Amino acid sequence: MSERLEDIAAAMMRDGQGILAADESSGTIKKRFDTIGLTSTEDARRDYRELLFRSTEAMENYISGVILYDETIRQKAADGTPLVDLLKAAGSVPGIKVDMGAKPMALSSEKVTEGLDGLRERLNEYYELGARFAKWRAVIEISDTTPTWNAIHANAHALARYAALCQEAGIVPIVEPEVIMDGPEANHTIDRCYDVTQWALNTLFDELYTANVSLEGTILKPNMVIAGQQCPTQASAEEVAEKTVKVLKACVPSAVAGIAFLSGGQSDEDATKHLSLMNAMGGLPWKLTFSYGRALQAAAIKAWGGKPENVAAAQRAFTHRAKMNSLAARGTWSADQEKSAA
Ligand code: 5MM
Repeated sequence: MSERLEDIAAAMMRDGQGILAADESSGTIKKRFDTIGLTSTEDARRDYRELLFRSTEAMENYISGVILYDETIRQKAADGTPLVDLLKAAGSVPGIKVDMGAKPMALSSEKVTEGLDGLRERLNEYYELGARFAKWRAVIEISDTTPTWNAIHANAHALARYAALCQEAGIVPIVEPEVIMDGPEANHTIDRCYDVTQWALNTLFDELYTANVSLEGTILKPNMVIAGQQCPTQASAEEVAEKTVKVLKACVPSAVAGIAFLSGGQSDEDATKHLSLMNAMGGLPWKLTFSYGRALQAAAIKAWGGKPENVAAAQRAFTHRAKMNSLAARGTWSADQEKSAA
């Protein structure tokens, strides 16, 4: 008998833990490896992911789930152990990115995430391979003329169809409507991000309701409410935390199984600090944790540099960030802890 969606989601949202987004597609992981001058071969990708998944302290204590890419869920460690088994042995739930990427919309400058064709069959296969949750990311870009209702609605509708298919397959959907912070727009203020995030979330929950998706078996992966990187006026960490919680309270039903943020290009420490400030507010109707890609991995990739002799240093860097984000998930992180633990 398959596990209940609520129980899988509860394991992913357990206290003081969060999700490692290791689902970089081949193009994205190549960009990450380019920064350390490493050619992105299948073995290099395997070695890197194995290094993370064998970081025992981090995986057992701070990482409740890992989002994998199609190649990774099928890969074996150097000693022949399936990578999925490494995650299970550490008590971490294996997950899978199932979207096929954000593609240009017809007659538009915006993007819509594709991947619904054949998804029912792919989900059944991923379940057999060990996945118990999935992820689908929509990309919403802010400019003078975007987002449009057309893009907001098309992306929310696709997220809802994906989520329904996941639940039918016994898989917890992570729904990720990402308002991106690294667009070209100088007028991308924190208040504009608030308005667009509110629009995207309200539309998403409307579509999830229409598609009969159970919120108790769904995890939301939102952006934080933050000024764009090109915006000359940057908000304080306290304002980011306050506005993010405000928009979530306004738009996200308390029935949702949990909220796990993306880091979106924030610095490692900002992503940690913002999460901690939000959790320190208390009185929230859902748990807030992390589902970071870059903010968990950047230091580890740099320390590794693609060299076997640096594996231990890379694991220490990863463990450190995972531990800091674990503290943030409890609302107890401080800059002093960051320094003393480094
Ligand atoms: C790890 O990156 C994920 C996949 O990106 P591509 O499909 O572009 O390769 C991405 O969806 C990620 O899971 C989230 O954006 C969270 O990562 P960040 O780096 O924003 O925390």
